[in-house]
Amino acid sequence: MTDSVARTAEIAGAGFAGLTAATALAQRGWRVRVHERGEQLRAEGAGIVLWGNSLRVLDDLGVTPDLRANAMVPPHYETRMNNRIVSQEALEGIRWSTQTRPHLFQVLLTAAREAGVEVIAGSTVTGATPDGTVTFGDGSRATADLVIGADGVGSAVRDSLGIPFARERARDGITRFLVPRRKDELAALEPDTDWDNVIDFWNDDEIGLRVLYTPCNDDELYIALMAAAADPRGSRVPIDLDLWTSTFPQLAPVLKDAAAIAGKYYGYQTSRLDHWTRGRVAVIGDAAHAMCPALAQGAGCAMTNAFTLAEAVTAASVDGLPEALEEWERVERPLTDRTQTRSQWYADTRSMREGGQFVDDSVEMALYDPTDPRRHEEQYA
Ligand code: 5PR
Repeated sequence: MTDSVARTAEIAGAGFAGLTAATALAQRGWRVRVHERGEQLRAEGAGIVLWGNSLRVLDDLGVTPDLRANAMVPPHYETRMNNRIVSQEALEGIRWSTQTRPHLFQVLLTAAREAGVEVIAGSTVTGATPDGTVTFGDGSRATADLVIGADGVGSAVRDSLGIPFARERARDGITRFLVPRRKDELAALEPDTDWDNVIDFWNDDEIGLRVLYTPCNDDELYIALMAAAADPRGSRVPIDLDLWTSTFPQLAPVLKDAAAIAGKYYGYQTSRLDHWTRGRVAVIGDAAHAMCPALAQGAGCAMTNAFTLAEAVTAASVDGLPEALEEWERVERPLTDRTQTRSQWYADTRSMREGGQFVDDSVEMALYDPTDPRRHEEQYA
């Protein structure tokens, strides 16, 4: 980019996708504003697993030391069926990290601000047009060289552009909590267990409940409680403590903490858009490709695509930006499509309970390096 006047970007949504795109653009000389409709800047949700693809993006943004300060790399991903260990995967050769969503959010927000991004809370984007105009809830407008809709699964930017999409709901859903680790109490209940592992507790005795146990640091534990949407007891919030504790007795202390939180049950869904861009507008993250969480790549794909978009538009001319966006979608989208399809397959079949699943196709996205300029040569061709 050689223009003497900074190019401008208006971004709807201060989530992981929007903040990643904003930071990458600002670090490349763009003048960037991010609009968050919430009055508070904060992350929704509990914990998150990040894989090599998004960790490489964070490396490039320069935030890896900040992220690591409050994250961990568990020794194994352990899978259990009816409390028998099915597999313990060391995930050798696969970079990963567990952390809370609030921590990742703060890291990205800090990076965005340090790069000069203006993040505006309480600013609702109601739509955009292909020429780069955004409209706001108060009726005002702005124009920019680039507009990004990173405004989530219910994206106003996507809908205002009239981009057709298909949505598929899966049978399962999940309630997610951040609770204290309670290491001593858990160790007392099950001394032989390595409670630093991620432990994927499956059960097929009755209705197929599952608890995904993910330590995020010394103090905080992410637990995700999965049940079918059609199961009224399993999907109830606040959680049915008797049901969950009788199925997973060794988790009693942390389930008790979860039961004290209101909680929200999220049904899994996949959405696929006809196209991710129109003119000077692109949609990223859940606005573009909501996916089942089985492969833990929803935010990972979002950050990957946010980063590659920033690079693609920076390399383009201002006039050539719409074509550059189309080309970006053409080269980057197929891997996200495959990741969505696989994640939905795992959700539909529940076959992660067979263990040993982090191999071959299921880790294609985890091993992808969006910061490698040669990534579309030979091996990914
Ligand atoms: N992995 C992670 C996760 O949070 C979920 C799943 C897998 C890290 C649920 O949110 O299979 O649903 C899953």
